[in-house]
Amino acid sequence: MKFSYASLLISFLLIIFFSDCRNQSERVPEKNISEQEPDGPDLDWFREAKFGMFIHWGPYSCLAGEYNGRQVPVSQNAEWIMKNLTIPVNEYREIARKMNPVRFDADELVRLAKETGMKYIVITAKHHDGFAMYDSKVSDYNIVKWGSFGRDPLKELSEACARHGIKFCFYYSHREDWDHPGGYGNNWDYDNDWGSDLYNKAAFNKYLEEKAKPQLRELLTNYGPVGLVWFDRGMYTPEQGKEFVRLVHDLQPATLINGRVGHYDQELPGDYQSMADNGMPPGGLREYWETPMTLNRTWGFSKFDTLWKSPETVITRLVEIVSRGGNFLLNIGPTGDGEIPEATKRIFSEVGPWVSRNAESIYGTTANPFGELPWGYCTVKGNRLYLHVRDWPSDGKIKLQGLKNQANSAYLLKDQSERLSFTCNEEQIVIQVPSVAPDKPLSVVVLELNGAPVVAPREVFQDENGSLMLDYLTVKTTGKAVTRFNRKGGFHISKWNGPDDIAEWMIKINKPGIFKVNITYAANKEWDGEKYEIAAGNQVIRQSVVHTGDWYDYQEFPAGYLEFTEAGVIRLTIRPADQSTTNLMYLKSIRLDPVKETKRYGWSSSNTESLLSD
Ligand code: FHN
Repeated sequence: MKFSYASLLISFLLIIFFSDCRNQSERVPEKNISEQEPDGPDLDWFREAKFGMFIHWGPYSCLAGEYNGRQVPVSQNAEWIMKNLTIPVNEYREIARKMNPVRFDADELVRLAKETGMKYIVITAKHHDGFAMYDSKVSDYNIVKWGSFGRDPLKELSEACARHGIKFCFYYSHREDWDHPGGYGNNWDYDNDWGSDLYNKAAFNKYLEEKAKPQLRELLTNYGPVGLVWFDRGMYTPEQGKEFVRLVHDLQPATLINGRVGHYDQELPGDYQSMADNGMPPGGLREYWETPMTLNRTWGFSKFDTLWKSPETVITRLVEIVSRGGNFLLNIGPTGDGEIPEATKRIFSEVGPWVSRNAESIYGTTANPFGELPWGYCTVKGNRLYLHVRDWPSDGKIKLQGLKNQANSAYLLKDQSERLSFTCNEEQIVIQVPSVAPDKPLSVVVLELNGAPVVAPREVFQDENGSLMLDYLTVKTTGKAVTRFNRKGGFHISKWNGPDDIAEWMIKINKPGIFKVNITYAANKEWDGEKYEIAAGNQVIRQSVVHTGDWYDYQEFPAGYLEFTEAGVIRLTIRPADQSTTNLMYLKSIRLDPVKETKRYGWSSSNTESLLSD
């Protein structure tokens, strides 16, 4: 207890009224939404594109979820059949030999993607089963040389993409390979009981050097410009991941790389982040991201999985993702013959027309600047807000709060000939819409503003106990600080290493008083001792980072106390105190809890004890 009193006392004494500190009450000037986006190498086409087609296709597609009377449960991925039914390599190789996808039609696939509104295609060049779906000189275990097909689907697809103006991209399973004795994952044929970090380095390096890297070089050399390479399932070490990043960027500097290239339990390299499969952040991230999603429950074709998403669900997911600032990569699983399942075509045929008539509100837009909207979603382009109304209002009124601009006009995207009336006051803008929703499942109302949208910062309110929770959902980050996704399913604020990299919140104090400040973060050993400042008004808490263990081991620490004597809105910031070469921390949250004692204390050491024993 003595120790914690002492440390709290030090924390408390570190609350200083600084006359020399930066003017903390002055908020960083509002920026246009577009200015708030981070720089990324060649991300422009990707940000514009929004919607892509994922194709999982390989020998597993021929099995369609069943082998020798044994079925892969529909809750499991059909492309995992080799592993899930522990099919021996030699048997699986014979299955692969029979793959003869005579119905594969690259133009049909590309046309389908195009008509659905998809701007890029990512196809499995090699999935975990180790079979290459292109003409590889590295190993004969490929679709051209192994069986009788003799055609190169990736060549045909890349050429069809070029003809139709679609970006050609490929997926490559770089760590997992159940065919190669050194690849990760096959412990039924090979004496290989590797855990996630424990592995036979010599065997794995052999696999990397004689298969994975040479195949990637082929793919990046023989198929024209590649929009992006989609790696999967991470790597053993961040360094191995970085080697793949270098390999791709050396051969095609403009090619994007998804975040799963490295050891994603530790950090996420790559040019953008892949959310978890079918996952989505509950709020906007500043870094660019993409959600890969299945159309039923599996990626590879399964004759058993008929639980298809409806066209309405697909459209709504697309808009929800785009409104949160991401891309939507929607999967199809062709059959072993190369046919596109009828259900896929039917769903896509309903998605495409909606996307086409609402294209302006999707492509090239940026994220919703408002927080959750009760009636639907919002995207932004230039001076226009696109309000995607999911729950059409029974009273004919769509309400929008927090907009600081003036609105010039409002209209339905579907019918621009008629202007909609609207009223504005300081609090909100109310748009009068027709009684019947003009489109389904979402109707788009356009609000034209007098400039790029400026939105009042979201305020954080005290809960019923008087506490305030500050996290990535309500933060505004500037400089290099960004909100990030980690592959363990969490979100945090990261990438900051200098005093200009700031996370800030606007907090609304209704019940003034003294608040204990608790901070929750994860920090590596190398970040130990980095200094940071939490500031509110003219109070500053100075603290040092304590390392917490593994990469995403978040821990809560008491940081100090803040006092707010009056009700009102206050800007609270946290930033690195000094310029450093390392990250400050992975900040999860800052919590302010009112100290029970209501009596107002003066800030002197004499009353510190009583305050701290609270
Ligand atoms: O194991 C794979 C799976 O088969 C599929 O390829 C998905 C697509 O994101 N990725 C892996 C699981 O995350």
